[in-house]
Amino acid sequence: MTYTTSNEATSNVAPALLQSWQNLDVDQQLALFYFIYKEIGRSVTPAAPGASAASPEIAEGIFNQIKDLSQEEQLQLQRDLILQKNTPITREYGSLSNTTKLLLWYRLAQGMDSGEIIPMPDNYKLSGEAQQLLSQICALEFQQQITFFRDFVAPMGSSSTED
Ligand code: 45D
Repeated sequence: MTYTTSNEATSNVAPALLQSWQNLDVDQQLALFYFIYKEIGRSVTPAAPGASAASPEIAEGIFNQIKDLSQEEQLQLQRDLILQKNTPITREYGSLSNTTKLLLWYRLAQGMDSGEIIPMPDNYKLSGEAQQLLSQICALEFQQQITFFRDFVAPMGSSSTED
């Protein structure tokens, strides 16, 4: 199989991995993302190089809107982002830089741990396929992972200007 990618910064394995991730159903995509956060989240520091490309205040503003939703709505919003639904918040998301999008997802994962965002159900198990993807993603180098996650979160949300 051959792959083409418009992003030279991605590794050779990443396009296939990304495709497999995006082919999971939406809940498995979310669950896998959270398990990734659990694996690599602790190596991310706020002072990471390139942090200046993110807009923390903007990410925080959207995070606060999501925080104020009910837990059911918080989950639906995250599904809507992945499914590229058109809502006020997914449109705001669509206008962010890719790094700020990633920062928002990072905040959401932190919010899950602090009780501000709907948590993972207890004992939630990844499907075998998602589990395999998790190992492959964890095996990427840190910089590759960052590029890879940016590619994952970039197409989410809505870029529509219409209600
Ligand atoms: O009930 O240079 C299920 C920056 C099942 C700064 C569910 C950075 C049903 C600049 C659907 C599973 C910080 C951007 C429930 C660098 C059910 C910079 C819910 C690095 C409740 C380097 C599942 C940033 C849910 C990085 C809600 C590395 C799942 C960021 C939600 C990495 C999952 C971010 C979430 C990652 C996952 C974020 C929110 C890995 C987020 C993952």
